[in-house]
Amino acid sequence: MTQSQFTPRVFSGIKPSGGLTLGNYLGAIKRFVGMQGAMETMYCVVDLHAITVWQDPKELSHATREVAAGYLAAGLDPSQSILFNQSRVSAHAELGWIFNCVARVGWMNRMTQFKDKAGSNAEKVSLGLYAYPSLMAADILLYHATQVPVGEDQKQHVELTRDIAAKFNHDYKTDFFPMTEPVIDGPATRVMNLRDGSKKMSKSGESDMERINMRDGADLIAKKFKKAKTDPEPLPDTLDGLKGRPEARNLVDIYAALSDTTSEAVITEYAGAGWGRFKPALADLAVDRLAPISDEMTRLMDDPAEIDRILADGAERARKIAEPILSRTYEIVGLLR
Ligand code: AQP
Repeated sequence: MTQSQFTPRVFSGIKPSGGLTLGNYLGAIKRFVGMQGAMETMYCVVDLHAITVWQDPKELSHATREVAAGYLAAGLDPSQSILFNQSRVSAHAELGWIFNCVARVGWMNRMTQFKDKAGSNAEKVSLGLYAYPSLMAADILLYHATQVPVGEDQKQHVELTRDIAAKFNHDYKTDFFPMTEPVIDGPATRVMNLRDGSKKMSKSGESDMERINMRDGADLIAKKFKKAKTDPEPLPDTLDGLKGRPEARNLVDIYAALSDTTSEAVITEYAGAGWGRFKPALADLAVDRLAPISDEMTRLMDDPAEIDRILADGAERARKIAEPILSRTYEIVGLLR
């Protein structure tokens, strides 16, 4: 197969390791919705990735449904996109093992997310956390996905996916796996922590004040933006004027992504404005965009059986795509079935 012969297909996922943040929404979910309808789209709740760090079992089930509810509430439609949770399709783990045997330890050692997450504790973290990018490659390549919308922090893992596909194709003298493209676009592909503009906003960050959760109420959102770290300068009249001001740049980018405009346009509108004017406007905008999604998530979470039904149906459809690809992989490798 030449690369152009792969059917365009989008795959991406979010791990249910806590409540969804504004980073997940702007860097992933909002863009997932934007790609729906243009081509085949598959969006997964990657629960097997969540357990690379300890998760309370009850909270994991709850968070899995909540990520699914976030997908649905933001506009993903199960009749247009395949929505499922990863552990329901065992082929992810099976292909993940094969890729563990393709990926090199030296490649894994270069993964910056592992270094950030393990920190000085690398000896004590799970083997799964170290091998996680290889399972992520399996998630993507199991469906011969051609495009993966992700935030900036996942770029290195999609590049690793390409390295794994290339090495597999080379070692087995085949062209079976595509060279998947990361799709990283828009003004908010790396939403930063509200208290420290050098760190990304994360679900599992230490303080709740450093992130906006998708289910935060209006008052809390206003309070978090009000207390967000900035500097004493007003907003400049060009984007260049935000160089060296990461916290200010972050708030401008968030505003741009929430209002579907560019950061340049936001600067033009707010040139010379102080934080006393900009922060309340940003909070109002965030509440305006997030409240309807959050209300819909609450409604959906009242009927967990319906969420489970949607995920099971999506898994059934995902399995139909995955099974022939996994079977052919086994055949290429020489494993008897
Ligand atoms: N701050 C962010 N800005 C832009 N995009 C982000 N994403 C996550 N945080 C930001 C994107 O959301 C998708 C799903 O990510 P994930 O939850 O599977 O993994 P993660 O990147 O490790 O997310 P967290 O919030 O940091 O989780 P924890 O704290 O549990 O490790 C990806 O496309 C990601 O880029």
